[in-house]
Amino acid sequence: MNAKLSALAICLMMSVLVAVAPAQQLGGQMPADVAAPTHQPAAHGQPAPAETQPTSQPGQQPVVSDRTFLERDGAVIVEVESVPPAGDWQAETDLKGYTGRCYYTWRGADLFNQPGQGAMGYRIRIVTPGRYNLRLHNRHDFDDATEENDVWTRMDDGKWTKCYSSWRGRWVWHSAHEHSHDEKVPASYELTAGDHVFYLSGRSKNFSVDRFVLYRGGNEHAGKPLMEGPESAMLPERTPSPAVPDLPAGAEQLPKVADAWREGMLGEAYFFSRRPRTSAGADVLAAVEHYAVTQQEAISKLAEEAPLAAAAMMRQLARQLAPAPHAGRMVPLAAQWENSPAGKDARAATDLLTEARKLAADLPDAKAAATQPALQARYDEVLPRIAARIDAIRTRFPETRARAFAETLAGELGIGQQ
Ligand SMILES: [Ca+2]
Repeated sequence: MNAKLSALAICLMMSVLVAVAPAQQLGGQMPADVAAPTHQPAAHGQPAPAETQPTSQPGQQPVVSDRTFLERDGAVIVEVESVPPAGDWQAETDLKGYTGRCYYTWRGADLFNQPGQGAMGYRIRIVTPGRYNLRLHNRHDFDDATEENDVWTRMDDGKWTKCYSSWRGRWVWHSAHEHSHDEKVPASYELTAGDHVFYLSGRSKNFSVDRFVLYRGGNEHAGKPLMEGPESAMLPERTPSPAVPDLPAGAEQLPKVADAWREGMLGEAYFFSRRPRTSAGADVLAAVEHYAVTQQEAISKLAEEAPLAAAAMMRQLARQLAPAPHAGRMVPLAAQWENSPAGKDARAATDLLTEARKLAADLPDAKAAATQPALQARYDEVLPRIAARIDAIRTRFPETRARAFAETLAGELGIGQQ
């Protein structure tokens, strides 16, 4: 198999590993938090866009990731290929300068009035509410930079909005939302704390998207260092339900409590319910207590198999529950998992896997290498470096989750046991 094909195969395989198969989505059963978000939809604070429609076409269910990317320090970074390509999106690797395994190009027709075709949904969990800038790592190569330069974007059940870039012929982060012909602004969303789903769908043919970043900050340049960073941590597939429970009946009478609860800030709700003592307040305290205990139990069960993922989830739970006293016992637990022998092994194995994947992304095409000595030299230099890292994972960290991903990579590159 030549290297380009194999890179694509790996790309697709990784996508399938981390995402719901499209067929499952086409069954008509959307995950509960897509069909009916637990949290208030993000307030977009914008007038009705000129070129959008409220919903996608019937029969065009989006492909939605079943993992959730976690915001950390005000940023979420996601490779577009973390969800399998939907509709006429195609995974490609020809235009170097992308990150991760590949990028997606819309190879279907122009859909200037039909948002929601080939829609892909990316689950994200926001801890710090606020206005988040959206930047797509994108590229379009048509001679006229104002053509073939856009994609549809949507947050939760908000409006589909055209997102475009004005630069052609190279990978850029420029991303503007066109709310109307007179209102073209840097793309951004107001996000509440809690879970959201960000969607992309095809608009202009030959437009490519590689990864996207959502980051807090006031200006264009604040997110620049983030764009070079690694993809955000994810919750694993078997994540215990992160949905915030319903507000206890009666707590509507406590406006501060109800507001905090709807924002997903259960610790704040707990704090505001303590005094004065009321029966509605007591119900809130009991509900938070129950949520804290059940979530902690569920996450603890994951800790042995996936100590780092469990630690990340526990830290998220602690943030959600601060300043309630429950949060205080969760952070040391997360640190304990991270610093355990299994946690340290998982970190080291993950670091090796990341290195191997980065090298694999730069591996020249094997066929091209066979006819070009310079490429062949590079191929011969890079492949053993990938093999060395895979071998290190096999021998030093055979029990980690990274091992399975390393074997997939080895299989695709034809790297056998050493
Ligand atoms: Ca990518």
